[in-house]
Amino acid sequence: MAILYCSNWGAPDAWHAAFRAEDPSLEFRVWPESGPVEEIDYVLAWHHQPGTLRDYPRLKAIFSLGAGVEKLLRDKNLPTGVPIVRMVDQALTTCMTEYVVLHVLRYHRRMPELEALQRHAEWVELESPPAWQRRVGILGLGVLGRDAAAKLALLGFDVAGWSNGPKQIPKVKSFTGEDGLAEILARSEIVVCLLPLTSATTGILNAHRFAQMPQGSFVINAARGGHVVEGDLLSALDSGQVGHATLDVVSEEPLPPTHPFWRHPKVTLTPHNASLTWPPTAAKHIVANIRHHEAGQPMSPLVDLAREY
Ligand code: NDP
Ligand code: OXD
Repeated sequence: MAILYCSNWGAPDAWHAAFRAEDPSLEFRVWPESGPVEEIDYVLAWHHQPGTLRDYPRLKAIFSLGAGVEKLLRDKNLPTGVPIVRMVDQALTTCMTEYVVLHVLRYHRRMPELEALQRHAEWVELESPPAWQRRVGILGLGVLGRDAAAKLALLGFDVAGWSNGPKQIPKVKSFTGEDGLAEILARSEIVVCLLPLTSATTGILNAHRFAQMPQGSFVINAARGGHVVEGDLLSALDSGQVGHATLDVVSEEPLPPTHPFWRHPKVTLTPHNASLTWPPTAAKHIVANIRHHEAGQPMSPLVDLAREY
């Protein structure tokens, strides 16, 4: 059986080693050295060259090497009828939760203000309420949002989440729909975005939504740059409606050197490294799915093309 690594981004060596460790019987090839096209059974795709995945007539599935599939789905020449499996990786989930907890705690304990005071050699005993008085809202309660919400709730935060369908997560309030979005934003002093980028969620963090949040709220976007209307965020930061923003993702990556986010005193930037797929654990997820598929069992999680995630 042959799997083909199709990516214009990253290095295949770590993936090759991970697959060799997980199942040495799988033949690992690297695009564009595909060999005879009819021999390719599965594709591993991340920032692939659009239009190339149609070249493999016996393709059984496409595995996204990332959790977000918006770029993959932008390829208008994907092979029809071939299932697409999203990345779920224990390391990806754990590291994203670390990122979210780090930045929620940073805002909760008023670190941006304390750092500013330190720069002016000012000793001010800023107070923070106990975690149960801090309301955190997570937009997206999927694989990543659910884990982050559960861990924040374990730390004692008053956590709510917003998703398409209602969720039951211990100690996490669940909101859905347009009214639910307005409600969760109105109650959240810290808003975390972990939504997929789809037609329904593009630009979801905009002036109208910032105005629904309590004044001075904090925004953490670890999903995609396309979720934020960047001009609206800059205006909301300048007016104080948003107190501070942490952005792991931006509309253009790498962020151009002249972009105002780089030097904005109320923006913390990280270079889309909140969490990275880790080949040793990710290969386990893919090999398990290949075995299921070969045994006639369902793979998961499958991308729903109509929902775009
Ligand atoms: P999932 O598909 O597991 O979860 C998506 C969540 O969003 C689900 O709860 C879903 O609701 C909800 N959702 C989707 N559309 C809507 C909508 N229109 N209204 C309300 N809720 C909606 O994704 P993951 O948790 O695995 O990943 C989330 C995103 O995180 C990825 O798409 C990717 O963009 C980003 N990411 C960023 C990384 C980084 O390093 N910065 C690393 C990895 C991922 P429901 O559950 O009801 O379907
Ligand atoms: C992902 C990412 O979607 O790393 O997995 O952004």
